[in-house]
Amino acid sequence: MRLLHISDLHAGKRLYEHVSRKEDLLYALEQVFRICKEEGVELLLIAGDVFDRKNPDFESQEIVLEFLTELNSVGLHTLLIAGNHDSYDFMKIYKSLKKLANIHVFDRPARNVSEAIFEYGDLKVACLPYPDERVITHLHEEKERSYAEKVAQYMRALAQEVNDARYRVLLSHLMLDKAWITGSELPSTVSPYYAVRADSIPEEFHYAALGHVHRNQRVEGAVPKVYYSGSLYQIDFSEKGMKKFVNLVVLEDGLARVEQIGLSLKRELIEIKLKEGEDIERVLEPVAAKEVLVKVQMRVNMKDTSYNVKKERVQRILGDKLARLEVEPVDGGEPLSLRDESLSLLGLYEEFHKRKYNSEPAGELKELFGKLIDKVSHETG
Ligand SMILES: [Mn+2]
Repeated sequence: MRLLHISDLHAGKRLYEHVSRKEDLLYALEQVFRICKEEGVELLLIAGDVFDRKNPDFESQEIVLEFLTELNSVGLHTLLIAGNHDSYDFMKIYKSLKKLANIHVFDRPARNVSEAIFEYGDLKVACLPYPDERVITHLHEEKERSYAEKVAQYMRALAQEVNDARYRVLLSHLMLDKAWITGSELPSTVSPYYAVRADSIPEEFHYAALGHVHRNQRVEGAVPKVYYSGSLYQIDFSEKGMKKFVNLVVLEDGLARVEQIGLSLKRELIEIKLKEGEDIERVLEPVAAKEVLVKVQMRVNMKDTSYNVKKERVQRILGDKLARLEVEPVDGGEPLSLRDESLSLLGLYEEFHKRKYNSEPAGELKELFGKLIDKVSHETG
């Protein structure tokens, strides 16, 4: 039996509010559809983050529904779980599709693990949609256990439930401690506090199809083959230069064999740093000729009167391909700001402390602040 594992479609994703990623997604989905047909795939696994937002816009709903029903029309089954970007209640609407088509949606972690199983021939797939902390705590009797322990225990219960099947697959959306992240996942959901141990994936499974981390990878440290398939296109600039894949999983002779199949990108995301006095045309014109979305960081002397003219030249050369233009003054003394986007909340707090008290915050204080950020942002999503 041949399965295809994909994840993190992020339908409705926009860069800096104004750049729609619709064509990037459609281009990826066309390839997924073609791979399914060419490789004789019977079942498509979608490991969460179908939508980028909890209340997706009409257009992204249309794209997803069109994709799912198109797969159904050529005889494929699709199994879909909610990720941390998806709304449980919104995904619940899609559950009714199974009455009309071979589209099976698991909207939230089931109270009873027997309701979390999808059966297909001699395969059983245990489905664990993104285990939101409140939900997993609610399902668990021992309140004092850590988040990661509760998830591990839930997965053991799932493993027991599928033990009688010849082939056993886990489909989930979660953060594992040994995963190599990209930076476009929500910071709160990749914090060490919420990371589930890779070795807690039960050995009963042949394959674990995961979503959440956007880099395609096999996660070491578990008995089963544990993979993130990664996002279908470069979701934001933290994924620049990253190649994208889907995983073909062949269940044969009691084993799972995995083949990573590369996807091509509609538009590559690239970042360009323009130094002060650099020839803007010479740097940007070759870039503008490619299929790209560009983030430009321009260093300018604020006393330079041609500053606005330079900005306009960048905008004119790149046109729609310019996703973002950041201006960085070179004369120094700028106020504390989120000028450096890579600065985390904790980094910003450290910076604030240094400026205000002329010293680094104590380690204990930093740790407390970090935990507070994790807690608040994890709770609020
Ligand atoms: Mn995601």
